[in-house]
Order: sequence, then C-alpha cells, then structure tokens
Amino acid sequence: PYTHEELMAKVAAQLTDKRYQHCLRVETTSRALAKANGVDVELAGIAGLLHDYAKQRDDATFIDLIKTRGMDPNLVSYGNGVWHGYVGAELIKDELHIYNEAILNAVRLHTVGAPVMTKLEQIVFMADFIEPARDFPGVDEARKVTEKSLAAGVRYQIQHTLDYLVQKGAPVYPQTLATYNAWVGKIP
Ligand code: DGI
Ligand code: FE
Ligand code: FE
Ligand code: FE
Repeated sequence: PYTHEELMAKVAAQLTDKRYQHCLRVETTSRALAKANGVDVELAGIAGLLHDYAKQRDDATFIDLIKTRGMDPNLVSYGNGVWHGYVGAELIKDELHIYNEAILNAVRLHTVGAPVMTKLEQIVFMADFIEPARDFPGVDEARKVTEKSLAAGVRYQIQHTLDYLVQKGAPVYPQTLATYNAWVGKIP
C-alpha cells in the first residue's frame, strides 16, 4: 500500500495543479465532515483525495473501460462529468491498487449520487460541492444545510445539479434522476 505522501504524488501527477489543489481541499473537507458525522476520518480523507483522480483522462480511455469492464453501456452517451467517477474507480484499482469498496464507491458516486448512500459516500459527495474554493450562488446555503444535516446537504446538492443540467439542456444520466427522486422525499 502507498503512504499518504505517495498517494498525494500519484494524484498530483495525473492532474493540473488547480485540479490537484481542489482534491486536497476535498480531502480536508471530507475529514471535517467525517469527524462531525462519526465516520472514519482516514477513509474519508483518502476517498476525498482520490475522488477526481481520473478527471483529466481522455474520452477514449473511459469509453474503452466502459466496453471492456462490462459497465452500463448507456454510460457512453454522458461524458466526462459522469465517467470520471464511475469509470475513474477502475483506474484507481488498476493504477493505485486500492480495492477498498467503501472508498471506490465514494469515488463512483461522487458526481451523480445514488438513491441509497453510505455516510462516507454522502461525505465525499458533499465535500466536493462545498469545499472552501467553491463559489457558485447558493454555496453558503449548501454549507449551512450540510453542517446541520448531511442528508439535507445531499438533497440540496442533487436539486441544484438537476436544475443546472436542465437549465443547460444537458442529458441527465438516469441515476442522477433516481438520486433526485429518492432524496427529495426522504428527509425530515
Ligand atoms: O469533478 P468536479 O468538477 O469537482 O465535480 P463533479 O464531479 O461533481 O461534477 C462534474 C460534472 O458532471 C458537473 O459539471 C455536472 C456533471 N453532471 C452531473 N450529473 C450529470 C452530469 N452531466 C451529465 N451530462 N449528466 C448527468 O446526469
Ligand atoms: Fe468530480
Ligand atoms: Fe460533486
Ligand atoms: Fe471534484
């Protein structure tokens, strides 16, 4: 297994400095959310650090993996935004030899979520959305809501994401819609 320093170097080698700095902030934010929510802080930190590991790979790399690993063939129509989590997890296994499914699933789901998510998955999903450099309209509200309730944060984010995709006329991956449907009704 790689040390934390080695993992940082592996991530840095795959990304622009800007994207790497985002990963470090997601790591820190994931650790804080883990501490606040009774989740393993080290596990959350590693998942946060790795979440965008594959973000800057070529489309051809993702398309090849979707075909050769028997992944949902519909993925091919949705682009880097959806691929870098689901398919990125395959590259984390292959290249970093990390097989911890809790970490891999947090990476897989970090963009589109899922109807049912572990706390760790919710944490990485939220840390990516509210890390300190995020500055979209609504981010302060998202931070407040997430501090009160991780689940309420998930609902806030998926509403925001669906709204954004529809505004922009982007195709919505069915799982994104399933996440939305599950979380809008779910929380007190
Ligand atoms: O990787 P980051 O930029 O840190 O953030 P992210 O992984 O949360 O989101 C990546 C992009 O994915 C974001 O611009 C929105 C997009 N996305 C999320 N759900 C869907 C989607 N794009 C499409 N086409 N369909 C989706 O369902
Ligand atoms: Fe991402
Ligand atoms: Fe996200
Ligand atoms: Fe990210």
